[in-house]
Amino acid sequence: MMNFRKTGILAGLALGVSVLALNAYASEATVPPVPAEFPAEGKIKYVARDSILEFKALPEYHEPDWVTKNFVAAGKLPPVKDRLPKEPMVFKTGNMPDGIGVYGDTMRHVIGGRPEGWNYGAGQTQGWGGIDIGLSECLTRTAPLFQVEAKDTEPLPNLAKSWDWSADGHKLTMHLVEGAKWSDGAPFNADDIMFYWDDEVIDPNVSPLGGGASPEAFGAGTTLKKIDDYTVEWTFKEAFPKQYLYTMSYPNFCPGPSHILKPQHPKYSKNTYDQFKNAFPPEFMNMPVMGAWVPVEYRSDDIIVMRRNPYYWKVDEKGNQLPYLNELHYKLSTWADRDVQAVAGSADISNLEQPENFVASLKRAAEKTAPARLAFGPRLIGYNLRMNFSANGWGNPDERGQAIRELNRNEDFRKAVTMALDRKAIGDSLVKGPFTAIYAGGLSSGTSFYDRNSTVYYPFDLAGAKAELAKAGLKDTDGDGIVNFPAGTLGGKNVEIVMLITNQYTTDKSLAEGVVAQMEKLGLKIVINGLDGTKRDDAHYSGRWDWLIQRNTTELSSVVQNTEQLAPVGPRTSWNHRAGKDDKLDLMPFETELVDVVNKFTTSQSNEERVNLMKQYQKISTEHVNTVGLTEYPGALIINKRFSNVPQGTPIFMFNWAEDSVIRERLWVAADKQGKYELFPEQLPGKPGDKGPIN
Ligand code: BQZ
Ligand code: CA
Repeated sequence: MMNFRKTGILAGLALGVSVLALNAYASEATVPPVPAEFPAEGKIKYVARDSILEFKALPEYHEPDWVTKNFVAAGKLPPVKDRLPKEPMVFKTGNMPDGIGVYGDTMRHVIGGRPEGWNYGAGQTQGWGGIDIGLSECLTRTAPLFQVEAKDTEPLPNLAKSWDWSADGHKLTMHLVEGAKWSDGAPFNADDIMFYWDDEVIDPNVSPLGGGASPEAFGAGTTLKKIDDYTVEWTFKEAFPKQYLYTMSYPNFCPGPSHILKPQHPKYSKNTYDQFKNAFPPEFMNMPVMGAWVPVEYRSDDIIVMRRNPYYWKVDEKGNQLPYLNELHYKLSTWADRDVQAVAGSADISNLEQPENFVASLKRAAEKTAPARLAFGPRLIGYNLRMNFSANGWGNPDERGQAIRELNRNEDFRKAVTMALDRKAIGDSLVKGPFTAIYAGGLSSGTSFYDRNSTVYYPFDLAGAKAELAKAGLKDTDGDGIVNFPAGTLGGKNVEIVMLITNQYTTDKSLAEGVVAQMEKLGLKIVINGLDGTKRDDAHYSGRWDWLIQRNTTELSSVVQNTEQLAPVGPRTSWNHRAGKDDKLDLMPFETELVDVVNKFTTSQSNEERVNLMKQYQKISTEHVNTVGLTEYPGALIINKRFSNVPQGTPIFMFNWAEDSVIRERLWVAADKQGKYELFPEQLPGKPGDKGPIN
């Protein structure tokens, strides 16, 4: 059936069939055209939230035989039951597609990023592609919720095994998993939580990875305190802001090993903040983690190898300590190469997210000998052109940058830009066929909160766009095809806009070139500033940009994950409007409305009200062009056929990426299918900072 579907798609491609969305050449607003039907292939089997996992003590525990023989019997490790919490997390067999697994084998990832170091809490990336997701366990977990019906869902317990709201809803008491240990055997407890909160989130000199863990991400005025070793207590200004339980998952609340980090922090040492951030370079092996695998080998520009964490605090219902897989690889290459290697079988998993690779990947995966399964999900990958709305000093703009920000804040200007975009041509420039859809901006059409009739779409209309540009006061006064600033601004010279993009993805570069070409027809000169992922992120989060092209993040693909990023509800929550040095925001009237809607959503207890609030959000944000949608399309999960326990229909992106959603610690490979890929068979992580694994 799957192959038939693929052949169907290929046939469509062969005929060059592409969904012709007739471009309405009218400047009045309308709703986006109905996108080509693109049914997600792997049908999701919906389950109840509490059918996935629980915390409880089991009568006996097990581990791989070689761990007992080489480590426990040799006195190098305590018995497995002493390495587990009182009540470990137990994954329920009923939710395991292929049931209880066996130990052995490796999962080989390819990543396009590069590790800066292991200090995730101080903002260092490990290269993305699932490596930080695997290392960093967070208070709650949301990615596996793609298989739970939206209405009755709430984040899954993780490091926080349970929580209770006070009667008035202003306090949330969280109970941590008791007796869990870091991968070096040191105890995990509330001190780790408080170090992360006080010395990494609240401390203004430290910004955790991902650009979203500001104090206000958990609500303005929110406080957190330790009650005892396994209890912390949140206090919120609003009542029952249940939304923040999502923000307490990856990437915003994943505490690091405070027993290793604290001694390097400027508050407790002579280190500068820079020295603290860089205290654990990529060469520092065996960094203690709560995750299932520990970094034991790093070869620059080649590979990072992880070995199973002997203190991992999760088991299956038979008491087998997880993970089943002994080793993970992260081959340091490019994102495009990840797709190629996954379909070829030299790697094991990829999120097919760059349309330029769709056809070749589909063809290879359709062959009988294909080593990997490929299944498309819903249209949840999207791109927006975002304009910097901060005229308040964020990013210290020069005179030209400030003038551009003023233009960005002019609705006629934003309408001119959005109407000058031929989104059909943009989508076709990535891939022909039923994949891409016209995307007006705002919520992804694949999210359950999406309502097409609440989405305002300004159709492609170049003449109308030029009229809007003139209304914004921009005319080409010297006849060279580029509009000029008004006489009093910058001496009336040509308008030139710098557009920030990441240069690590073909798709980002294709979209940028498309925007440059189409803006030229409108009369705007766009200069591309292409940086590698980390530098791009740094420039983005510090406000040093006029426009940027950004692949959508979870608030647009799920709404409930990182909801605070939907609007500037705090000085550092929005992707394109943050405070300057005075911590003040210069909100435009429509943004104030968005903030109000998002705050109401965060504390609403009624699903019906939440759905209506998101209709309001979508209408206000698309009518006022809060972001300029470019295109959206479905992603496909490519995963090697030898793995068992892959949940059917796992989307590559929803509450988080597939590397989280597939629950890698539960994946296994039948003994007769195991590859000989382990580089350090029968070895375990060594001491923090020591070289490599030990046997
Ligand atoms: C997925 C993801 C897992 C970050 C990153 C990368 C960074 C961004 C974004 C994606 C990569 C892969 O995305 O493209 O498929 O494996 O890692 O984290 O783009 O540069 O900063 O937000 O998630
Ligand atoms: Ca000119």
